[in-house]
Amino acid sequence: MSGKEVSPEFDFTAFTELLDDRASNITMGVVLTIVAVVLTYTTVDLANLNEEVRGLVDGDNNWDVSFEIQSMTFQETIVMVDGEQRQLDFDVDQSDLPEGFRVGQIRATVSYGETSGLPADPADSVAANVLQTDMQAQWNDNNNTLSGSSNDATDIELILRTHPGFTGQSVNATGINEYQVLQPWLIEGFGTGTFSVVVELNTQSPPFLNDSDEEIVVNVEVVMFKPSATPT
Ligand SMILES: [Ca+2]
Repeated sequence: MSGKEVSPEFDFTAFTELLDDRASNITMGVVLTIVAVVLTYTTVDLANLNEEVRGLVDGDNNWDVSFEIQSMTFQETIVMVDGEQRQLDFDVDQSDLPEGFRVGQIRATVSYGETSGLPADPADSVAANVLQTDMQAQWNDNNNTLSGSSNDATDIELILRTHPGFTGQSVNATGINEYQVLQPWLIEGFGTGTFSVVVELNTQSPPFLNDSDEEIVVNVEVVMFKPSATPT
C-alpha cells in the first residue's frame, strides 16, 4: 500500500466537492449569517428583557404622588383658673373621613390674650401638650411638636404626624403601576381615635392686683388627604 492511496473509508471527495462548489459555499455562508443574526437578535432581546425586568425589580418606573387635601376642624373655648390643668379630647371617627381620604396629620393651635381688664396686667403663661393616646400615629416622628408654651400670648402650635411620611407635599415614588405606588398611602387606621391636648394655665398678675383666670381657645385641624399618582 502506497501512501498516495486513500481508503474508501476516508473518501473526502464528496466533502471536497462540497467545499469546491461555489453555490454551496454561498448557501453555507448565508445560513451561517442567518444563524449569527438570530443569535445576536436573541442576545439583544434577552439583554433588553433583562433590563426591563431589572427596571421593574428596582422600581425604575417613576411616579409623582400628589394629595388632595381636606380639613376637619374642632374648636373649644374654655376658661381656666390659675394653676389649673385641663385635658381636652377630640374624637376622630373613621366614618368622619370622606371616601378615599386618610388622616395625614393633626394640628392644634392654642390661643389666648389678656382679658382681665386690670391695668398693666402682663400676659399669662400657658403650656400645652399633646397627650399620647392609643391613636395610631407617628408618635416618635422628628417632625412632631407635641409640647409648647407661651408667656406673651402668642399662639402655641402643636403638630402630630399620623400617616407615615405625610407632609402635605407631593412626593416621588417608584413602582410597577399606580396600584402599587399608592399602597403606602392607603393604609387605614392612622389618625382615628382620640386626640388629646392638655392645657395648663399660670396667671401673671399686675402689682397689688389678682388676675385669677383666662380664656383659652383650642383649635384642632385634622388634615386629610386623598392620594393620586401620575407617571413622570
Ligand atoms: Ca395676666
